[in-house]
Amino acid sequence: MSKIEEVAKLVEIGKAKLVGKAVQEALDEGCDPQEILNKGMIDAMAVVGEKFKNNEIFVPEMLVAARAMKKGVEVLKPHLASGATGVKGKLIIATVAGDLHDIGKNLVAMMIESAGFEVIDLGVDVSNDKIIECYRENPDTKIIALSALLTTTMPALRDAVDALNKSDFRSNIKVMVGGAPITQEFADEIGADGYSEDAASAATLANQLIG
Ligand code: B1M
Repeated sequence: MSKIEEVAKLVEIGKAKLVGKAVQEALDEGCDPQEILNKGMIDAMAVVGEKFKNNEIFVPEMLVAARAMKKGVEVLKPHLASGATGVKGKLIIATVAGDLHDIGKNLVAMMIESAGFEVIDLGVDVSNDKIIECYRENPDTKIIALSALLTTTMPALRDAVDALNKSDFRSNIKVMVGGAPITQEFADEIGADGYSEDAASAATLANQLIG
């Protein structure tokens, strides 16, 4: 079994304490950090999701897998993120109301931060009021980035974008959206300025939106 396969297996079965060590060993062996992330962790979470869908595992197993992935990302972070932070201005990021998924949002935040933005991360299950309040406290914010992982929270994403579109500061910001069930068509339909499929392209999009 290769080190990356070992990382994937450990994430899948939720061995948080062992994942960090395996990621470090994979790095020491010279594995590409992006490949460790994609093949060792993101693919493993897809397997976890598939097993959940097929009733082979349940919410607690998804939770421990998520915890394990977070441990792995902690070790990987310095190798993925590079560059000066904060020089391109502020970006507020949140997972929308009713949605507790944060791994994808955290990866997006990490890549955007390393692209030079100061990221204000509001966490998960964030109300529209909290997003707007955060903007009022940080009126120099350039982008608001919203994540949704459930088909059932797509309406919450629509509501959040709607609230921003109706705000008196809409012309001062760009709004970008993403998450597994979100598409470019949906982003256009709800009036967001941009959509991206993954964390790397989210950083590119953030740059384009302020460019
Ligand atoms: Co949940 N869950 N979950 N879950 N979970 C999914 C999403 C699901 C697809 C699993 C499945 O059935 N196959 C399914 C949704 C089905 C649907 O929507 N129709 C599901 C379900 C049903 C649920 C619950 C309802 C289960 C239940 O309670 N019965 C429940 C809902 C809770 C809630 O939110 N209210 C629930 C709970 C959980 C846990 C809490 C246990 C845990 C999350 C822990 C955490 O995040 N801290 C969890 C997990 C781990 C998953 C899976 C297995 C993995 C998600 C993940 O982290 N993926 C997931 C299955 C799957 O994804 N295949 C699943 C890895 C991550 C890197 O990918 O988040 O897609 P992702 O992010 C990507 C892109 O989407 C994109 O970039 C990221 C990196 O490349 N992206 C953006 C994300 N946000 C972006 C924002 C952008 C741009 C790009 O711009 C702003």
